[in-house]
Amino acid sequence: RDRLKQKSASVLTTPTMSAIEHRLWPEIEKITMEQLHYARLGVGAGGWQLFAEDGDMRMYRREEEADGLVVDPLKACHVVKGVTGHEVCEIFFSPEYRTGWEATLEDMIVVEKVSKDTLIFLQTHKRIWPASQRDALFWSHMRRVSDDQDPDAHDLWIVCNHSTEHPDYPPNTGKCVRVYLTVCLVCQTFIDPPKDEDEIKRENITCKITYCSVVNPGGWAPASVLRAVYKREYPKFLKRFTSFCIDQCKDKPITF
Ligand code: 18C
Repeated sequence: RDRLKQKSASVLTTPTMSAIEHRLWPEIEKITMEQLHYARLGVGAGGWQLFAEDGDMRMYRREEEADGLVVDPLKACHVVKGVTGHEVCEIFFSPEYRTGWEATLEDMIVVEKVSKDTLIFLQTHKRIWPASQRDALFWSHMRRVSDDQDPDAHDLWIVCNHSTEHPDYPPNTGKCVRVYLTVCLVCQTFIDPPKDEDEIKRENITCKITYCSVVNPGGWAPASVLRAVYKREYPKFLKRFTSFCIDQCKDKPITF
């Protein structure tokens, strides 16, 4: 524990200065903290239904509609060995890795670099017949937070993605319909202490992941097709993403 705390002390503990000065900052701060709180609420209450299970992975959803569109919230938990929460969040956040794990992606650009921990992305996703192709414009913010619920526990890492607007990229002007999303990935590292003074190896670390997502399809999409896509694509995403993380990290030094 002390060895981990010492290592963690050298990394970012607060958002970077340029992010704080940005016009979007109050929203980024508010939504990120709300999402952290929401992710940490269990799935016992609130009508969550388990719809997919594979090893340590559990996926829950609630059936919800807004203005006749399916917006089912999703909450998933997973436990992954050999990676830290910092590493998993870095891979989810960084544009360089995205095409390696995001199977629904057709194209991605970084529209604005707010700071090293905050980017604005424009993504186009693969089209699903018979609906129109979708795009998404969202800010993405990554940070480390201390665990106020359990001061003895290891720090948490979060990435929060939330739809935004940009004058250069107005919605629904080309072939794509814009989706509106709020997504968060929250990770916590656990160490199985090695004997005596042995150094911590990848086999001693476990990462607990919570992933929450709400996507409004933004325009007409048949409910039955949409729910079938959810059921197929979310488990595929979490399995593919976590094995990508393990593969990326296995021969690299551990980043706490
Ligand atoms: O969180 C994830 N990824 C992040 C980085 O990319 C980010 C992005 C979220 C994208 C949200 C979904 C955008 C629309 C996708 C269209 C579906 C294409 C499927 C193609 C299949 C060949 O936060 C991981 C995201 C994992 C996404 C799983 C699928 C979600 C389905 C949501 C459907 C929304 C509308 C689709 C409209 C058409 C339906 C008939």
